[in-house]
Amino acid sequence: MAETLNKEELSAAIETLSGWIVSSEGKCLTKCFKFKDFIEAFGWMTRVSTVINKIDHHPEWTNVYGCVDVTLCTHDNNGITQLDVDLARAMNDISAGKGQFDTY
Ligand code: H2B
Repeated sequence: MAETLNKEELSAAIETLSGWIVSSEGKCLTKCFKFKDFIEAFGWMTRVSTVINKIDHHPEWTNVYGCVDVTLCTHDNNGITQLDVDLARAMNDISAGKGQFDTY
């Protein structure tokens, strides 16, 4: 089982994760991704879905037109683990056109 990150590990990780913030009293990572329209947003969700499936770690996310609100936490820990950080990074990379699904 993945270990819950401590405060120091979490701050070090967040510094490298553009746009992500720690929420829910330190228990989740959140980011609102904005795309030009629904097709771009849904395309990104589809590309990210292959990473999600591969690492067997799932986001809570909602999509409205070009916006995707994402919350990441590790339910088994009721906190943030390296799995959340890895998925956040993959989401950023894929939204920036880097790191396609086969990179992960
Ligand atoms: N996703 C998230 N976000 N947190 C978890 O604790 C989690 C998961 N656990 N996906 C996984 C699936 C677990 O239920 C399975 C059995 O591996």
